[in-house]
Amino acid sequence: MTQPAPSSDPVILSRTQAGVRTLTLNRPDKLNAANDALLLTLTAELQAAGQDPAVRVVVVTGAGRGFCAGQDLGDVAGRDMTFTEHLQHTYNPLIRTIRGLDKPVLTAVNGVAAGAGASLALAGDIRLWARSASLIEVFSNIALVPDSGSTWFLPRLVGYHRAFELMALAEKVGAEDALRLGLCEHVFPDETFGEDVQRYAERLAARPLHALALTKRALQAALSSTLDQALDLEAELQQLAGDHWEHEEGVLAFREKRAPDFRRKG
Ligand code: T3D
Repeated sequence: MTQPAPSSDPVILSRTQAGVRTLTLNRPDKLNAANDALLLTLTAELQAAGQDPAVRVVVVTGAGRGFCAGQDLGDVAGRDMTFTEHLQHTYNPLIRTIRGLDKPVLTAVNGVAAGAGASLALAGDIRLWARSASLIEVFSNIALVPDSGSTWFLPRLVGYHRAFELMALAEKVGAEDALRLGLCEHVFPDETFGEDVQRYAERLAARPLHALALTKRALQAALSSTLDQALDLEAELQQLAGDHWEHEEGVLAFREKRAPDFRRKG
């Protein structure tokens, strides 16, 4: 199996500020098209962020004018893996890591998100876009099937028919349409995008992280469960939340008419 190749330029830049770990895809000349090193490093960085108590929220974004142009098409010829093996080795662990992380993951889509880059953009728990960002389910242009979760995310967001049309015609979706269709939660001006994302992430970092981790778990389970199963899981997780110091702090702060401090250690 291929391992990340050593390179002088880090394929992922990492920075932590006020509890927010920002991971930046760093192949700007190729609109951050993904090679194996980028995919494996990003997955490892996300896992490390999940384990690091100094990190409360993770942001995934891109360097330069692109977010991620999907698979680096220059890297496919001569590969020693089948497509299936490659997806299972690189993209699928990345998407599973994002969805399974016990911390909120924001995708900050600064520019074009194409192919598996579109799937990555959709995989965030909250999706923030720059005004000039766009998304293209570009796979059919090269006669491939949408992967890395696009067939799961997109119909849940826009319905089967629109998802099929976007995939069949590979039409570019701009920020206004993305907001209308529910592909992102907020659009910020290009000029202030970095600051706006950091401000938003810090707001989220002040929220009760343990309760949010349980909420993420419950919502994801609910996407493939019955109402009965969801009710049972809520009851189970509510016990974990109710027994946690965050809950005590929230109730105490309410009684004392002050803002809760969820950043302190329990
Ligand atoms: O392999 C597997 O396991 C299967 C997995 C598949 C997952 C996938 O993601 S399949 C889809 C792969 N991605 C694409 O097909 C997208 C190809 N790129 C484009 O269609 C366009 O570049 C964009 C629509 C994304 C952006 O267009 P534009 O006009 O803004 O930029 P550009 O001029 O096309 O690209 C700028 C540079 O980035 C250019 O390099 P150059 O000519 O300046 O040296 C271009 O070649 C490079 N680039 C863009 N996308 C890729 C890429 N290089 C390699 N791979 C790319 N995907």
